[in-house]
Amino acid sequence: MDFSAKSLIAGQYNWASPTPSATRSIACPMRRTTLTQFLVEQQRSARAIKPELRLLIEVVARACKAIAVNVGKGALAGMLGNAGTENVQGEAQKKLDVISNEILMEANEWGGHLAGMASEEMETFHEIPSRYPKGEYLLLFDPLDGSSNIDVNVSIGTIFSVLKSSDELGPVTEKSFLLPGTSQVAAGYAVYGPTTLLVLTVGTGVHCFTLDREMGSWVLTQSNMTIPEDTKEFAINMSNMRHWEPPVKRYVDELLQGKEGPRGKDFNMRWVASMVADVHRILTRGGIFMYPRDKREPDKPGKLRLMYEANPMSFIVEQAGGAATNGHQRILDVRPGKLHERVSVILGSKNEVERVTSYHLA
Ligand code: AHM
Ligand code: MG
Repeated sequence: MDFSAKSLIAGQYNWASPTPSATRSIACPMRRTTLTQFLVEQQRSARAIKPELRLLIEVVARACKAIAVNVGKGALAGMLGNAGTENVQGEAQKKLDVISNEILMEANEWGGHLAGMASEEMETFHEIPSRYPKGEYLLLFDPLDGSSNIDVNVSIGTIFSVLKSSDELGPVTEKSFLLPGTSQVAAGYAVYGPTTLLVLTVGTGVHCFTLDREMGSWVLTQSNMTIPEDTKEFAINMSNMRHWEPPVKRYVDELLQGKEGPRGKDFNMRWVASMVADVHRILTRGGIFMYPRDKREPDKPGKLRLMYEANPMSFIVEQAGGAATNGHQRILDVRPGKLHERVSVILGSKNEVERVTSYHLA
């Protein structure tokens, strides 16, 4: 195989295949499973999803492509920096937060599959206007997760969750959205990083698609992602240590003692500060992610939002064989009291999540 710069620049190296004979079969775009083919398969053979849900996921995936294009333009199109507005959480919105929210709203409003939408960036939910047909699903999203990384060119992403509305085509209210994570029928995230990825679950495992930028299609590149039960890697913002509650302090303190401590092994730490990137690493090679409740703002039980971040990520992590709790109970069982509810999050490799949770219950 020719790895020379000349060959790479001329585009002669086939990245998909290590051998010339395999090149012919794997490089053929028709042999690759696209997101559309995957979803049709889930609908027809696995009977995991209805046609309306398939179409809804396709629209979300298309919106993520549009967001990826805007993220990729960066300073060239004046995409960086603050929008000059604040969201309902009192956080300064970036221009790309606002643009990504608009893209998702516009793409999903008219398709006829939704009853309503809710976003981390909007104060209240959005009911589908009466000029469009109404469907049975509710879409919730964090349009651009990891906002603090936008201007520094670090991976960011979109997180989404789909619930089946229990209101029989009646008016949508905030209460319509307040369902536990176990009611999700689909969840996923896109990562805008060195490659653009879409990770999806419809309750039949977790599958990863890579955006083929030339073809404009999502191509299945990893099926049935699995999180190892054990790990030597943890992710937490250590600068908040003095604010943590004793169970998390105890757990992290034991990890930091390494081989000489009670765990008898050294642990490594990673913190991207984009949940999508941290969770994607955990899906790829294991690990534990924590954004615990802390004492900074007593009325906020954690930084991350239940409906837009914790629930979809917990559904994905559980589908990959991992675990997700708030320290006291499974996140997917938490009954939301309000749309923008916050929650403490501990997720990833099962044995580690169970250990931290047991420290909370001790
Ligand atoms: P955002 O949705 O406003 O971007 O906030 C959520 C992000 C997560 O992606 C990440 O895990 C966390 O905030 C990082 O927080 P911190 O900057 O406190 O480390
Ligand atoms: Mg977020």
